[in-house]
Amino acid sequence: MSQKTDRRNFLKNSVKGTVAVSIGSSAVGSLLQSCSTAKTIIASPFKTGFDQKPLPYKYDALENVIDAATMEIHYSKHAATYSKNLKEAVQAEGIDAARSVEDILANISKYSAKVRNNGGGHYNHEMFWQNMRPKLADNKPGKQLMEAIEKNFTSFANFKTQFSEAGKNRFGSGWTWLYADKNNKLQIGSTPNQDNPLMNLSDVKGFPLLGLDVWEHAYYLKYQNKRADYIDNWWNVVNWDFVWQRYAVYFNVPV
Ligand code: MN3
Repeated sequence: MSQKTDRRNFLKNSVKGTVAVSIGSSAVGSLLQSCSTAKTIIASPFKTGFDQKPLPYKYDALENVIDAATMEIHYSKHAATYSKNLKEAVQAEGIDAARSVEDILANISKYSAKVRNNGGGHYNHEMFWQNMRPKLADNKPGKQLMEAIEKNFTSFANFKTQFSEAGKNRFGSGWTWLYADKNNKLQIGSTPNQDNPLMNLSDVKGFPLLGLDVWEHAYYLKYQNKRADYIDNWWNVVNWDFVWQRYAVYFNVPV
């Protein structure tokens, strides 16, 4: 599929979300700060189903940063298992399968550890595949997203340092996030295991814009114990266009 077609599909799919955003931000702005459901509605163009989407590139497309064997095992074994286990748990616990994963995560305190671990695992990986792309020279955000990052973190270099440190300092397994908090400020945070900022019991809460998997399974074959090297190299494959799409929908910026 060409980039133009991707763009058209994205814009088409964004329409429903744009309506929800205008309701959320103009009429009941304060609702956004107190009601996780409103945030879930805003995320609707990125609504996550229970099945894995196809990987948007080949297993070897991120070589030099993430090797093909790691990608294949990560996508077809680890992530596939989260999806499978989530579906099992949803059925076993009588959760309405028509609900989005986002909605379940926003109410995760009501459900079992199996739903939490596998719902988070499924959501996080579905986002992770999308927020990467084959390596580009001088990979960085476009103008508007760059300005937002600079406004929130002083400079792009400072943002990358803070985000990288959050990943390096995550003890054990987990994720690092760029997310929009309830005050619509961009924040960097880290979550343990397969938790994420959509979860109502997470220490860091908001709408995730960019996620980095720092579980050993994400990098061990190529980097062994050197998580810091994996993170430093990972910046080459961040899909800033995808991050911008999420930002634009969340903040209702015309694209
Ligand atoms: Mn993983």
